Amino acid sequence: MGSKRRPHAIFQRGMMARPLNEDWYERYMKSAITISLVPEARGGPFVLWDDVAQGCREAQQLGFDAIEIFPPSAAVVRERSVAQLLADHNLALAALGTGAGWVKHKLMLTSPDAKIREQAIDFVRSIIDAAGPLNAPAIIGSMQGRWGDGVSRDQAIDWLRTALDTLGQHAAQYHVPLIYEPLNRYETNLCATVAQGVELIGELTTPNVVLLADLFHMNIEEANIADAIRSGSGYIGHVHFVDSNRRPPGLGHLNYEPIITALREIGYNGYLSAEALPWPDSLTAAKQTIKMFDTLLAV
Ligand code: LER
Ligand code: MN
Repeated sequence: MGSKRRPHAIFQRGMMARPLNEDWYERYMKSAITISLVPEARGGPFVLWDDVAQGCREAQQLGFDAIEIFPPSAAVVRERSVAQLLADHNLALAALGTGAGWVKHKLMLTSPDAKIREQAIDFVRSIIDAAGPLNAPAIIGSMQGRWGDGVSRDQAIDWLRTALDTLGQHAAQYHVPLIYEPLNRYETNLCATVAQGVELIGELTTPNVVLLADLFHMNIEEANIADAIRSGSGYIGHVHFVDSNRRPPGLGHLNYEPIITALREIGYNGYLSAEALPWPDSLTAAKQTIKMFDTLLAV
């Protein structure tokens, strides 16, 4: 994922004693910060907001490796010249979110209405097509929907599986995976834990779907976050780096040391991407995130 040519920001900041070598990108966890471009998502867990150019400047100044964008549409990713901004600021794109399909258009991959399911697949496909050329995956979180409203759990899981197979295969042409995110029980009733996620994506035809471990959701649903990460070995491909109360890491009650140890044990080398509330404000939240990232990964 992401460009392999840029030097790792954590080395540039001189925080780590490890030697810089050619395969650093494959070996180490990387930092990312979210930027939401969706006004309807205001109040949601995104650190930076509205202005992708300013977000890139701040991300670069603070030493992040990458940004993760929550865009309203694929067109906006092109209109705002994201590719150029990434190059100008020596940043990678960690991922694009697809949640605007739900927030803006009320699309769900498991809607009882076949037309809405089709539009949901089209929306996610368009985000994959915007992310792929930038070496980045798309994330399916809230677009998964929920069962009920006349739809049985088995039926909803079947539609979700079909969608993940179709879209995972579609992403493969860009040599990036598709990311699927279990959510806590208040946001979906389909898949809330890493174990359920492993079961779901283990049944797919395509091997090109990975799991997102969002520490906020895991704090609600898992008995032990570190053990859950170990049980997701070989499946976890992205992490939302956030505290128990959805504030930036270090501002809630999560104990990060066992979490980082577990991620190292499973050989996780993807992003720790800050999907957190802009608390107390965006810039302070961003600084807190990179400080925690450096502190946790320096030891
Ligand atoms: C929603 O709670 C979430 O965690 C997002 O990453 C999914 O759209
Ligand atoms: Mn998340």
